[in-house]
Amino acid sequence: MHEVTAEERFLFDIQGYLILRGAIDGDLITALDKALIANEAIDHDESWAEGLPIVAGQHFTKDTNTANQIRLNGLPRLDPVFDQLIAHPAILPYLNEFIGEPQLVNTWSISKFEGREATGWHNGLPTDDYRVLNGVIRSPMLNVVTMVTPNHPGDGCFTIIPGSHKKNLSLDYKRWGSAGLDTPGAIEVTGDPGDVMIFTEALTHAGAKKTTKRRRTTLQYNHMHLHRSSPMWDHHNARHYWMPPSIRERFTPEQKHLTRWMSYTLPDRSVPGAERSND
Ligand SMILES: O=C(O)CCC(=O)C(=O)O
Repeated sequence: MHEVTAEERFLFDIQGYLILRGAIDGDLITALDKALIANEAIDHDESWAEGLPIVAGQHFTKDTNTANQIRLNGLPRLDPVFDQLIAHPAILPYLNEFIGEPQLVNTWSISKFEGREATGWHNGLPTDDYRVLNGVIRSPMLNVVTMVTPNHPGDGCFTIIPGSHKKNLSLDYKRWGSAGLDTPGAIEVTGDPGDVMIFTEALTHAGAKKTTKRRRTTLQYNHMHLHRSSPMWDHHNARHYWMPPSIRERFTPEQKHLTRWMSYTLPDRSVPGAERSND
């Protein structure tokens, strides 16, 4: 297993992100892409969410509410191939190093098509929550972005403001909110299939305007420290987080460990001493 180097820790701390080139191998990227295309082409049964007030909102498994974009939520429910990015050996050391005790929360894909507008700047974690204490980095939320297609200029790439996880002043969001690459300090994160960006969610980020014709897809696997609870504010996505026992039983021990909070949920449990409650 890769050991995170002193140089990577230094870079992650000053930039708020790291790019791991070619971290995911080509065969897996091809299989992920195939599953994405298939799942974007069909309607999904959302009836399992009936009764939840949010079902009237836009945050379905397949979210097409934004023009020229398809977002899929809760990926391992859609195809087992998505399991393979959970606790991936090229990524897990960074999760452990930068979060401490990571747990997987939401997983989602974003495919953009020509004409998709730039999105607004945001950060999922308050900047004060990013800390380095006695040389130990602690980002309680860390997002892992896998590029499935080329992310070249004009493809609607991730945009970020490097170092903004330590900002002390705020931009005027009325003026700059959706200004994309015209925003002071903004850069576009470019790369090729298999490249991965790991970033602290305290980093200010958004998506650039999509001007090229081809489809552009990334996968986002978001992780939290075991002691944190993002459903409190990410309530519109919380119902996508949890993977039922029928899915988790196919996980490797490492994948089960990274999703162990999901054991504490009905209808059955895999914690020591507890029996399956639906047997
Ligand atoms: O790909 C993009 O447009 C950025 C997506 C994003 O900001 C997010 O998923 O939080």
